[in-house]
Amino acid sequence: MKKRLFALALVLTMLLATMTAIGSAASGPEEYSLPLAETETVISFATEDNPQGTVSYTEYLPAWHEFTKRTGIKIEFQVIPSASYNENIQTRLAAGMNLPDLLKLPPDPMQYADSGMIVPMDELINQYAPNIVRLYEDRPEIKSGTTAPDGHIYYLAAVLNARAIVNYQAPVYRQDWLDKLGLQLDTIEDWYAYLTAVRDNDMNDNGDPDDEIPLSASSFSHLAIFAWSYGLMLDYSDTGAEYEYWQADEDGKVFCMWTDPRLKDWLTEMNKWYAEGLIDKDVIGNQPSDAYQAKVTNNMVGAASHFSMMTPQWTTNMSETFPDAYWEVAYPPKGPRGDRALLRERAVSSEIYAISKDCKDPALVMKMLDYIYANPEGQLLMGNFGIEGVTFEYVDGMPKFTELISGDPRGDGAAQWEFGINGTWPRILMPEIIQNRFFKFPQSANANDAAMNYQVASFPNIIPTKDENQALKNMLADITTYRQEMITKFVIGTEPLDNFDKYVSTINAMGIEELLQIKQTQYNRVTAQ
Ligand SMILES: [Ca+2]
Ligand SMILES: [Ca+2]
Repeated sequence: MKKRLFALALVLTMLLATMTAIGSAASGPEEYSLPLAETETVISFATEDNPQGTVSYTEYLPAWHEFTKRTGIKIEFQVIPSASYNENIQTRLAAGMNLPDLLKLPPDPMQYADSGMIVPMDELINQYAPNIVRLYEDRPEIKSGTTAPDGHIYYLAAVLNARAIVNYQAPVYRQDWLDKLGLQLDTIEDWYAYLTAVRDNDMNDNGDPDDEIPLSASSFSHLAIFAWSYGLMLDYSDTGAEYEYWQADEDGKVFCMWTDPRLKDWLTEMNKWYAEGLIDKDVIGNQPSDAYQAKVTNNMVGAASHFSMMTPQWTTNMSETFPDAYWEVAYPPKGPRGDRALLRERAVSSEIYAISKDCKDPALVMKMLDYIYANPEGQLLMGNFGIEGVTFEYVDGMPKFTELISGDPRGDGAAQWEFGINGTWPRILMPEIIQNRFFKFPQSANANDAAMNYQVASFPNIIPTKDENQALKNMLADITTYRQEMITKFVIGTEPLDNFDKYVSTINAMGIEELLQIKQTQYNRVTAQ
Protein backbone atom coordinates (compact mmCIF):
# COMPACT_ATOMS: atom_id res chain seq x y z
CA MET A 1 0.00 0.00 0.00
CA LYS A 2 2.74 2.38 1.06
CA LYS A 3 4.73 1.47 -2.00
CA ARG A 4 1.78 2.12 -4.29
CA LEU A 5 1.15 5.51 -2.72
CA PHE A 6 4.80 6.41 -3.19
CA ALA A 7 4.58 5.36 -6.85
CA LEU A 8 1.50 7.46 -7.31
CA ALA A 9 3.24 10.42 -5.69
CA LEU A 10 6.21 9.90 -7.99
CA VAL A 11 4.01 9.83 -11.07
CA LEU A 12 2.27 12.95 -9.89
CA THR A 13 5.59 14.68 -9.28
CA MET A 14 6.82 13.74 -12.74
CA LEU A 15 3.56 14.85 -14.26
CA LEU A 16 3.82 18.20 -12.50
CA ALA A 17 7.42 18.59 -13.64
CA THR A 18 6.36 17.90 -17.22
CA MET A 19 3.53 20.39 -16.93
CA THR A 20 5.90 23.01 -15.53
CA ALA A 21 8.28 22.41 -18.43
CA ILE A 22 5.47 22.81 -20.94
CA GLY A 23 4.30 25.86 -19.01
CA SER A 24 7.65 27.60 -19.18
CA ALA A 25 8.08 26.77 -22.86
CA ALA A 26 4.74 28.41 -23.56
CA SER A 27 5.13 31.19 -21.02
CA GLY A 28 6.32 33.72 -23.57
CA PRO A 29 9.42 35.44 -24.85
CA GLU A 30 12.94 34.68 -23.77
CA GLU A 31 14.74 37.25 -21.65
CA TYR A 32 17.40 39.09 -23.65
CA SER A 33 20.74 40.43 -22.53
CA LEU A 34 22.55 43.61 -23.50
CA PRO A 35 23.86 44.62 -25.92
CA LEU A 36 20.96 43.83 -28.21
CA ALA A 37 23.25 44.01 -31.25
CA GLU A 38 26.85 42.73 -31.25
CA THR A 39 28.01 45.26 -33.83
CA GLU A 40 26.54 48.75 -33.99
CA THR A 41 23.29 48.53 -35.96
CA VAL A 42 21.34 51.50 -37.32
CA ILE A 43 17.57 51.74 -36.87
CA SER A 44 15.68 54.57 -38.57
CA PHE A 45 12.95 56.31 -36.61
CA ALA A 46 10.55 59.02 -37.82
CA THR A 47 9.05 61.15 -35.06
CA GLU A 48 8.29 64.70 -33.99
CA ASP A 49 11.42 66.64 -33.12
CA ASN A 50 12.34 67.72 -29.61
CA PRO A 51 9.66 69.86 -27.92
CA GLN A 52 12.65 71.74 -26.48
CA GLY A 53 13.33 73.70 -29.67
CA THR A 54 16.93 74.58 -28.83
CA VAL A 55 18.25 71.08 -29.62
CA SER A 56 17.19 68.59 -32.27
CA TYR A 57 17.20 64.83 -31.73
CA THR A 58 19.55 64.66 -34.73
CA GLU A 59 22.23 66.07 -32.41
CA TYR A 60 22.03 62.76 -30.55
CA LEU A 61 21.41 63.83 -26.98
CA PRO A 62 23.21 62.32 -23.95
CA ALA A 63 20.47 59.81 -23.00
CA TRP A 64 20.57 58.39 -26.54
CA HIS A 65 24.36 58.12 -26.39
CA GLU A 66 23.95 56.05 -23.26
CA PHE A 67 21.25 53.98 -24.99
CA THR A 68 23.62 53.22 -27.88
CA LYS A 69 26.43 52.32 -25.49
CA ARG A 70 24.18 49.83 -23.73
CA THR A 71 22.27 48.33 -26.66
CA GLY A 72 24.58 48.56 -29.67
CA ILE A 73 21.77 50.29 -31.58
CA LYS A 74 22.26 53.65 -33.21
CA ILE A 75 19.11 55.61 -34.06
CA GLU A 76 18.92 57.47 -37.34
CA PHE A 77 16.39 60.18 -36.46
CA GLN A 78 14.12 61.37 -39.27
CA VAL A 79 12.53 64.23 -37.37
CA ILE A 80 10.05 66.92 -38.34
CA PRO A 81 8.83 69.78 -36.12
CA SER A 82 5.64 68.82 -34.33
CA ALA A 83 3.38 71.28 -36.23
CA SER A 84 4.06 69.69 -39.63
CA TYR A 85 4.82 66.13 -38.58
CA ASN A 86 1.44 64.53 -39.31
CA GLU A 87 1.19 65.97 -42.79
CA ASN A 88 4.71 64.87 -43.59
CA ILE A 89 4.33 61.31 -42.36
CA GLN A 90 0.89 60.94 -44.00
CA THR A 91 2.49 61.79 -47.34
CA ARG A 92 5.24 59.23 -46.76
CA LEU A 93 2.72 56.56 -45.73
CA ALA A 94 0.58 57.32 -48.80
CA ALA A 95 3.62 56.91 -51.05
CA GLY A 96 4.42 53.71 -49.18
CA MET A 97 8.10 53.60 -50.06
CA ASN A 98 11.32 53.80 -48.04
CA LEU A 99 9.48 53.95 -44.77
CA PRO A 100 11.60 54.18 -41.61
CA ASP A 101 11.95 51.07 -39.44
CA LEU A 102 9.93 52.70 -36.69
CA LEU A 103 7.55 55.65 -36.83
CA LYS A 104 5.19 57.81 -34.84
CA LEU A 105 1.75 57.34 -36.40
CA PRO A 106 -0.63 60.13 -37.46
CA PRO A 107 -4.31 60.06 -36.32
CA ASP A 108 -6.69 57.40 -37.68
CA PRO A 109 -3.93 54.75 -37.56
CA MET A 110 -5.94 51.64 -38.50
CA GLN A 111 -5.97 52.58 -42.19
CA TYR A 112 -2.21 51.95 -42.22
CA ALA A 113 -2.75 48.50 -40.77
CA ASP A 114 -5.39 47.83 -43.45
CA SER A 115 -3.11 49.03 -46.24
CA GLY A 116 -0.20 46.99 -44.88
CA MET A 117 2.08 49.98 -44.21
CA ILE A 118 2.58 48.88 -40.60
CA VAL A 119 3.00 45.33 -39.35
CA PRO A 120 1.23 43.51 -36.51
CA MET A 121 3.32 43.55 -33.34
CA ASP A 122 1.64 40.90 -31.20
CA GLU A 123 3.66 37.93 -32.52
CA LEU A 124 6.86 39.95 -32.20
CA ILE A 125 5.92 40.92 -28.66
CA ASN A 126 5.28 37.31 -27.73
CA GLN A 127 8.64 36.28 -29.17
CA TYR A 128 10.96 39.13 -28.24
CA ALA A 129 9.43 41.44 -25.63
CA PRO A 130 9.31 39.86 -22.16
CA ASN A 131 8.80 43.17 -20.36
CA ILE A 132 5.90 44.23 -22.58
CA VAL A 133 4.25 40.86 -21.93
CA ARG A 134 4.58 41.48 -18.17
CA LEU A 135 3.30 45.04 -18.60
CA TYR A 136 0.18 43.78 -20.38
CA GLU A 137 -0.41 41.31 -17.55
CA ASP A 138 0.00 43.99 -14.87
CA ARG A 139 -1.97 46.69 -16.68
CA PRO A 140 -4.52 44.96 -18.93
CA GLU A 141 -6.12 48.29 -19.88
CA ILE A 142 -2.98 49.11 -21.86
CA LYS A 143 -3.28 45.87 -23.83
CA SER A 144 -7.04 46.09 -24.42
CA GLY A 145 -6.76 49.78 -25.32
CA THR A 146 -4.31 48.99 -28.13
CA THR A 147 -5.79 45.72 -29.40
CA ALA A 148 -7.53 46.05 -32.77
CA PRO A 149 -10.90 44.38 -33.47
CA ASP A 150 -9.02 41.71 -35.49
CA GLY A 151 -7.15 40.76 -32.30
CA HIS A 152 -3.78 42.12 -33.44
CA ILE A 153 -1.72 44.84 -31.83
CA TYR A 154 -0.40 47.33 -34.37
CA TYR A 155 1.19 49.96 -32.17
CA LEU A 156 2.56 50.91 -28.77
CA ALA A 157 1.00 53.92 -27.07
CA ALA A 158 2.81 56.33 -24.79
CA VAL A 159 1.40 55.87 -21.30
CA LEU A 160 1.42 59.23 -19.58
CA ASN A 161 -1.34 58.99 -17.02
CA ALA A 162 1.01 58.66 -14.04
CA ARG A 163 0.54 62.42 -13.84
CA ALA A 164 -3.14 61.82 -13.05
CA ILE A 165 -2.19 61.24 -9.42
CA VAL A 166 -1.43 64.91 -9.00
CA ASN A 167 -2.37 66.79 -12.16
CA TYR A 168 -5.95 66.68 -13.44
CA GLN A 169 -8.83 69.01 -14.22
CA ALA A 170 -10.12 70.00 -10.81
CA PRO A 171 -12.20 72.54 -8.94
CA VAL A 172 -9.69 75.05 -7.53
CA TYR A 173 -10.39 78.01 -5.26
CA ARG A 174 -8.99 80.85 -3.17
CA GLN A 175 -8.36 79.33 0.24
CA ASP A 176 -7.71 82.78 1.74
CA TRP A 177 -11.09 84.07 0.53
CA LEU A 178 -12.90 80.99 1.79
CA ASP A 179 -11.26 81.44 5.22
CA LYS A 180 -12.11 85.15 5.26
CA LEU A 181 -15.76 84.24 4.65
CA GLY A 182 -15.67 81.47 7.23
CA LEU A 183 -17.17 79.02 4.75
CA GLN A 184 -16.35 75.48 3.67
CA LEU A 185 -16.51 73.63 0.35
CA ASP A 186 -17.96 70.17 0.70
CA THR A 187 -21.17 69.98 -1.33
CA ILE A 188 -22.51 71.62 -4.48
CA GLU A 189 -24.63 73.76 -2.15
CA ASP A 190 -21.45 74.90 -0.37
CA TRP A 191 -20.02 75.88 -3.72
CA TYR A 192 -23.13 77.89 -4.51
CA ALA A 193 -22.86 79.65 -1.15
CA TYR A 194 -19.14 80.42 -1.60
CA LEU A 195 -19.57 81.75 -5.14
CA THR A 196 -22.51 83.89 -4.04
CA ALA A 197 -20.47 85.32 -1.17
CA VAL A 198 -17.62 86.18 -3.54
CA ARG A 199 -20.13 87.97 -5.76
CA ASP A 200 -21.63 89.94 -2.87
CA ASN A 201 -18.47 90.97 -1.03
CA ASP A 202 -15.43 93.02 -1.86
CA MET A 203 -13.13 90.04 -1.56
CA ASN A 204 -10.14 91.66 -3.25
CA ASP A 205 -10.50 94.71 -1.02
CA ASN A 206 -10.29 97.36 -3.73
CA GLY A 207 -13.40 99.25 -2.67
CA ASP A 208 -15.55 97.76 -5.46
CA PRO A 209 -17.81 94.94 -4.29
CA ASP A 210 -18.82 94.10 -7.88
CA ASP A 211 -15.58 93.42 -9.72
CA GLU A 212 -14.97 89.86 -8.50
CA ILE A 213 -15.62 86.93 -10.85
CA PRO A 214 -16.84 84.08 -8.63
CA LEU A 215 -16.10 81.20 -11.04
CA SER A 216 -14.02 81.20 -14.22
CA ALA A 217 -12.46 78.75 -16.67
CA SER A 218 -10.87 78.98 -20.09
CA SER A 219 -14.01 77.52 -21.69
CA PHE A 220 -17.51 76.43 -20.78
CA SER A 221 -16.68 72.76 -21.37
CA HIS A 222 -14.36 72.91 -18.35
CA LEU A 223 -17.40 73.39 -16.11
CA ALA A 224 -18.24 69.77 -16.93
CA ILE A 225 -16.24 68.91 -13.81
CA PHE A 226 -19.36 69.90 -11.84
CA ALA A 227 -21.41 67.29 -13.75
CA TRP A 228 -19.28 64.69 -11.93
CA SER A 229 -21.25 65.63 -8.80
CA TYR A 230 -24.35 64.41 -10.64
CA GLY A 231 -22.88 61.02 -11.56
CA LEU A 232 -21.98 61.95 -15.14
CA MET A 233 -18.27 61.71 -15.95
CA LEU A 234 -18.33 64.21 -18.83
CA ASP A 235 -15.00 64.93 -20.49
CA TYR A 236 -14.01 68.53 -19.77
CA SER A 237 -12.21 68.88 -23.12
CA ASP A 238 -15.42 68.25 -25.12
CA THR A 239 -13.63 68.15 -28.44
CA GLY A 240 -16.50 66.24 -30.04
CA ALA A 241 -14.45 63.03 -29.93
CA GLU A 242 -16.82 60.06 -29.88
CA TYR A 243 -15.50 58.58 -26.63
CA GLU A 244 -16.68 61.70 -24.84
CA TYR A 245 -20.28 60.52 -25.10
CA TRP A 246 -20.35 57.27 -23.19
CA GLN A 247 -20.28 55.88 -19.72
CA ALA A 248 -20.87 52.36 -18.42
CA ASP A 249 -22.97 51.75 -15.33
CA GLU A 250 -22.08 49.22 -12.61
CA ASP A 251 -23.63 46.39 -14.62
CA GLY A 252 -21.57 47.20 -17.70
CA LYS A 253 -24.48 48.78 -19.55
CA VAL A 254 -23.33 51.64 -21.76
CA PHE A 255 -25.39 54.82 -21.76
CA CYS A 256 -25.13 58.23 -23.39
CA MET A 257 -24.24 60.92 -20.84
CA TRP A 258 -25.62 63.75 -22.95
CA THR A 259 -29.19 62.41 -22.93
CA ASP A 260 -29.20 61.07 -19.38
CA PRO A 261 -31.91 62.58 -17.12
CA ARG A 262 -29.19 63.55 -14.61
CA LEU A 263 -27.78 65.96 -17.19
CA LYS A 264 -30.84 68.16 -16.66
CA ASP A 265 -30.04 68.48 -12.96
CA TRP A 266 -26.50 69.62 -13.72
CA LEU A 267 -27.72 72.04 -16.42
CA THR A 268 -30.32 73.44 -14.02
CA GLU A 269 -27.61 74.21 -11.47
CA MET A 270 -25.28 75.73 -14.09
CA ASN A 271 -28.16 77.82 -15.46
CA LYS A 272 -28.86 79.09 -11.94
CA TRP A 273 -25.19 79.97 -11.39
CA TYR A 274 -25.01 81.71 -14.74
CA ALA A 275 -28.25 83.66 -14.27
CA GLU A 276 -27.11 84.84 -10.84
CA GLY A 277 -23.80 86.15 -12.12
CA LEU A 278 -21.62 83.46 -10.55
CA ILE A 279 -20.01 82.29 -13.80
CA ASP A 280 -17.59 84.36 -15.87
CA LYS A 281 -19.55 85.33 -19.01
CA ASP A 282 -16.39 84.92 -21.11
CA VAL A 283 -16.41 81.13 -20.63
CA ILE A 284 -19.09 81.00 -23.32
CA GLY A 285 -16.96 80.82 -26.45
CA ASN A 286 -13.43 79.93 -25.34
CA GLN A 287 -11.57 82.89 -23.91
CA PRO A 288 -7.84 83.18 -24.61
CA SER A 289 -5.88 81.37 -21.94
CA ASP A 290 -3.68 84.37 -21.12
CA ALA A 291 -6.69 86.69 -20.71
CA TYR A 292 -8.33 84.19 -18.37
CA GLN A 293 -5.20 83.62 -16.33
CA ALA A 294 -4.62 87.38 -16.13
CA LYS A 295 -7.98 87.66 -14.33
CA VAL A 296 -6.79 84.99 -11.93
CA THR A 297 -3.44 86.60 -11.14
CA ASN A 298 -4.97 90.10 -10.98
CA ASN A 299 -6.90 89.01 -7.91
CA MET A 300 -10.33 88.93 -9.58
CA VAL A 301 -11.30 85.24 -9.50
CA GLY A 302 -12.71 83.22 -6.61
CA ALA A 303 -12.67 79.73 -8.11
CA ALA A 304 -11.91 77.97 -11.39
CA SER A 305 -11.87 74.69 -13.24
CA HIS A 306 -8.22 74.13 -14.01
CA PHE A 307 -5.31 71.71 -13.99
CA SER A 308 -4.53 71.10 -10.34
CA MET A 309 -0.77 71.48 -10.72
CA MET A 310 -1.23 75.15 -11.62
CA THR A 311 -2.35 76.12 -8.12
CA PRO A 312 1.19 76.46 -6.68
CA GLN A 313 2.22 78.47 -9.74
CA TRP A 314 -0.74 80.83 -9.49
CA THR A 315 -0.03 81.34 -5.80
CA THR A 316 3.64 82.07 -6.54
CA ASN A 317 2.81 84.42 -9.42
CA MET A 318 0.54 86.45 -7.15
CA SER A 319 2.77 86.41 -4.08
CA GLU A 320 4.49 89.76 -4.62
CA THR A 321 1.42 91.88 -5.35
CA PHE A 322 -1.13 89.89 -3.35
CA PRO A 323 0.80 88.16 -0.54
CA ASP A 324 -2.35 86.67 1.04
CA ALA A 325 -3.56 84.99 -2.15
CA TYR A 326 -3.54 81.21 -1.89
CA TRP A 327 -4.91 78.86 -4.56
CA GLU A 328 -5.89 75.39 -3.39
CA VAL A 329 -7.28 72.22 -4.98
CA ALA A 330 -10.74 71.28 -3.70
CA TYR A 331 -12.13 67.85 -3.05
CA PRO A 332 -14.76 67.16 -5.70
CA PRO A 333 -18.07 68.62 -4.43
CA LYS A 334 -20.67 66.15 -3.25
CA GLY A 335 -23.81 66.24 -5.40
CA PRO A 336 -27.48 66.05 -4.38
CA ARG A 337 -27.48 62.23 -4.57
CA GLY A 338 -24.11 61.85 -2.89
CA ASP A 339 -22.07 61.53 -6.10
CA ARG A 340 -18.48 62.65 -5.70
CA ALA A 341 -15.80 61.80 -8.27
CA LEU A 342 -12.87 62.93 -10.38
CA LEU A 343 -12.19 61.72 -13.90
CA ARG A 344 -8.93 59.79 -14.31
CA GLU A 345 -6.94 60.34 -17.47
CA ARG A 346 -6.83 57.35 -19.87
CA ALA A 347 -3.76 55.13 -19.65
CA VAL A 348 -3.42 54.83 -23.42
CA SER A 349 -2.60 58.21 -24.96
CA SER A 350 -3.04 59.15 -28.62
CA GLU A 351 0.74 59.25 -29.04
CA ILE A 352 1.42 55.94 -30.83
CA TYR A 353 4.30 54.16 -32.54
CA ALA A 354 4.49 51.33 -35.07
CA ILE A 355 6.94 49.17 -37.00
CA SER A 356 6.76 49.74 -40.75
CA LYS A 357 6.54 47.14 -43.53
CA ASP A 358 10.01 48.23 -44.66
CA CYS A 359 11.60 47.47 -41.30
CA LYS A 360 14.87 45.60 -41.93
CA ASP A 361 15.04 43.75 -38.62
CA PRO A 362 11.65 43.62 -36.82
CA ALA A 363 12.99 41.29 -34.12
CA LEU A 364 15.72 43.74 -33.15
CA VAL A 365 13.35 46.71 -33.26
CA MET A 366 10.95 44.81 -31.02
CA LYS A 367 13.69 44.11 -28.47
CA MET A 368 14.69 47.75 -28.57
CA LEU A 369 11.05 48.80 -28.02
CA ASP A 370 10.82 46.40 -25.11
CA TYR A 371 13.93 48.00 -23.63
CA ILE A 372 12.91 51.67 -23.86
CA TYR A 373 9.18 51.13 -23.20
CA ALA A 374 8.85 48.43 -20.59
CA ASN A 375 12.26 47.27 -19.31
CA PRO A 376 12.68 48.96 -15.89
CA GLU A 377 16.25 49.96 -16.74
CA GLY A 378 15.41 51.37 -20.18
CA GLN A 379 12.25 53.01 -18.88
CA LEU A 380 14.32 54.84 -16.30
CA LEU A 381 16.89 55.92 -18.89
CA MET A 382 14.73 57.03 -21.83
CA GLY A 383 11.37 57.96 -20.36
CA ASN A 384 11.96 59.18 -16.86
CA PHE A 385 15.23 59.88 -15.06
CA GLY A 386 18.17 59.45 -17.44
CA ILE A 387 21.57 58.34 -16.18
CA GLU A 388 22.33 57.50 -12.56
CA GLY A 389 25.03 59.75 -11.15
CA VAL A 390 24.44 62.35 -13.85
CA THR A 391 20.76 63.27 -14.00
CA PHE A 392 19.53 61.31 -10.99
CA GLU A 393 20.62 59.63 -7.76
CA TYR A 394 18.83 57.12 -5.60
CA VAL A 395 17.70 58.65 -2.30
CA ASP A 396 16.13 56.14 0.10
CA GLY A 397 15.67 53.79 -2.81
CA MET A 398 13.79 56.35 -4.89
CA PRO A 399 15.23 58.05 -7.99
CA LYS A 400 15.66 61.79 -7.51
CA PHE A 401 16.80 64.31 -10.13
CA THR A 402 20.19 65.90 -9.55
CA GLU A 403 20.76 69.67 -9.71
CA LEU A 404 21.53 69.31 -13.42
CA ILE A 405 17.79 68.73 -13.98
CA SER A 406 15.96 70.00 -10.91
CA GLY A 407 18.10 73.14 -10.63
CA ASP A 408 17.52 74.27 -14.21
CA PRO A 409 16.10 77.83 -14.03
CA ARG A 410 13.87 77.13 -17.07
CA GLY A 411 12.16 74.29 -15.20
CA ASP A 412 12.97 70.61 -15.11
CA GLY A 413 10.88 69.84 -18.26
CA ALA A 414 13.24 71.81 -20.50
CA ALA A 415 16.27 70.26 -18.83
CA GLN A 416 14.93 66.73 -19.34
CA TRP A 417 14.17 67.35 -23.00
CA GLU A 418 17.63 68.79 -23.62
CA PHE A 419 19.19 65.69 -22.12
CA GLY A 420 16.99 63.41 -24.26
CA ILE A 421 14.73 62.10 -21.50
CA ASN A 422 10.94 61.82 -21.83
CA GLY A 423 10.71 62.85 -25.49
CA THR A 424 8.58 61.74 -28.44
CA TRP A 425 9.17 57.99 -28.44
CA PRO A 426 7.31 55.06 -26.83
CA ARG A 427 7.53 55.67 -23.10
CA ILE A 428 5.73 55.10 -19.87
CA LEU A 429 5.83 57.79 -17.22
CA MET A 430 6.63 56.55 -13.73
CA PRO A 431 4.62 58.02 -10.83
CA GLU A 432 7.98 58.77 -9.16
CA ILE A 433 8.80 61.37 -11.78
CA ILE A 434 5.56 63.20 -11.04
CA GLN A 435 6.19 63.04 -7.30
CA ASN A 436 9.66 64.43 -7.90
CA ARG A 437 8.39 67.36 -9.89
CA PHE A 438 5.34 68.36 -7.92
CA PHE A 439 5.31 66.96 -4.41
CA LYS A 440 7.35 69.84 -3.07
CA PHE A 441 4.07 71.84 -3.11
CA PRO A 442 1.47 71.31 -0.35
CA GLN A 443 -1.33 71.80 -2.90
CA SER A 444 -0.03 68.81 -4.84
CA ALA A 445 -0.22 66.61 -1.79
CA ASN A 446 -3.86 67.66 -1.38
CA ALA A 447 -4.56 67.04 -5.05
CA ASN A 448 -2.99 63.60 -4.71
CA ASP A 449 -5.15 62.87 -1.70
CA ALA A 450 -8.33 63.77 -3.61
CA ALA A 451 -7.16 61.76 -6.63
CA MET A 452 -6.47 58.68 -4.53
CA ASN A 453 -9.89 58.87 -2.93
CA TYR A 454 -12.13 59.93 -5.78
CA GLN A 455 -10.69 59.26 -9.24
CA VAL A 456 -12.71 56.91 -11.41
CA ALA A 457 -11.63 55.36 -14.70
CA SER A 458 -12.60 57.00 -17.99
CA PHE A 459 -14.60 55.08 -20.54
CA PRO A 460 -12.03 52.68 -22.03
CA ASN A 461 -10.05 53.19 -25.22
CA ILE A 462 -11.60 51.09 -27.96
CA ILE A 463 -10.20 50.65 -31.46
CA PRO A 464 -13.23 50.58 -33.82
CA THR A 465 -13.69 48.40 -36.89
CA LYS A 466 -13.86 50.29 -40.17
CA ASP A 467 -17.68 50.08 -40.25
CA GLU A 468 -18.04 51.15 -36.63
CA ASN A 469 -15.69 54.04 -37.26
CA GLN A 470 -17.74 55.22 -40.24
CA ALA A 471 -21.08 55.03 -38.43
CA LEU A 472 -19.77 56.74 -35.30
CA LYS A 473 -18.09 59.54 -37.22
CA ASN A 474 -20.99 60.27 -39.56
CA MET A 475 -23.77 60.33 -37.03
CA LEU A 476 -21.90 62.00 -34.22
CA ALA A 477 -20.77 64.97 -36.31
CA ASP A 478 -24.37 66.27 -36.56
CA ILE A 479 -25.29 65.28 -33.04
CA THR A 480 -22.26 67.09 -31.63
CA THR A 481 -23.05 70.37 -33.39
CA TYR A 482 -26.65 70.31 -32.19
CA ARG A 483 -25.75 69.18 -28.67
CA GLN A 484 -23.05 71.79 -28.10
CA GLU A 485 -25.39 74.56 -29.25
CA MET A 486 -28.24 73.37 -27.04
CA ILE A 487 -26.12 72.87 -23.92
CA THR A 488 -24.84 76.44 -24.18
CA LYS A 489 -28.38 77.74 -24.69
CA PHE A 490 -29.68 75.84 -21.67
CA VAL A 491 -26.94 77.31 -19.49
CA ILE A 492 -27.22 80.93 -20.62
CA GLY A 493 -31.01 80.64 -20.58
CA THR A 494 -31.89 81.33 -24.22
CA GLU A 495 -33.46 77.86 -24.33
CA PRO A 496 -35.73 77.05 -21.36
CA LEU A 497 -34.91 73.84 -19.51
CA ASP A 498 -38.54 72.80 -20.01
CA ASN A 499 -37.37 71.88 -23.52
CA PHE A 500 -34.86 69.34 -22.20
CA ASP A 501 -37.06 66.36 -23.16
CA LYS A 502 -37.44 67.76 -26.67
CA TYR A 503 -33.63 68.04 -26.88
CA VAL A 504 -33.29 64.40 -25.80
CA SER A 505 -35.82 63.13 -28.32
CA THR A 506 -34.16 65.13 -31.10
CA ILE A 507 -30.81 63.48 -30.34
CA ASN A 508 -32.49 60.08 -30.14
CA ALA A 509 -34.01 60.69 -33.56
CA MET A 510 -30.53 61.48 -34.90
CA GLY A 511 -29.51 57.87 -34.26
CA ILE A 512 -28.15 57.64 -30.75
CA GLU A 513 -29.80 54.25 -30.19
CA GLU A 514 -27.87 52.72 -33.08
CA LEU A 515 -24.64 54.24 -31.80
CA LEU A 516 -25.36 52.88 -28.33
CA GLN A 517 -25.62 49.38 -29.76
CA ILE A 518 -22.24 49.80 -31.45
CA LYS A 519 -20.71 51.09 -28.23
CA GLN A 520 -22.17 48.25 -26.19
CA THR A 521 -20.72 45.70 -28.66
CA GLN A 522 -17.34 47.44 -28.51
CA TYR A 523 -17.43 47.71 -24.74
CA ASN A 524 -18.21 44.02 -24.38
CA ARG A 525 -15.41 43.21 -26.83
CA VAL A 526 -12.83 45.22 -24.90
CA THR A 527 -13.87 44.21 -21.40
CA ALA A 528 -13.89 40.53 -22.42
CA GLN A 529 -10.19 40.69 -23.38
CA1 LIG B 1 -17.91 90.85 -5.17
CA1 LIG C 1 -13.64 94.16 -5.30
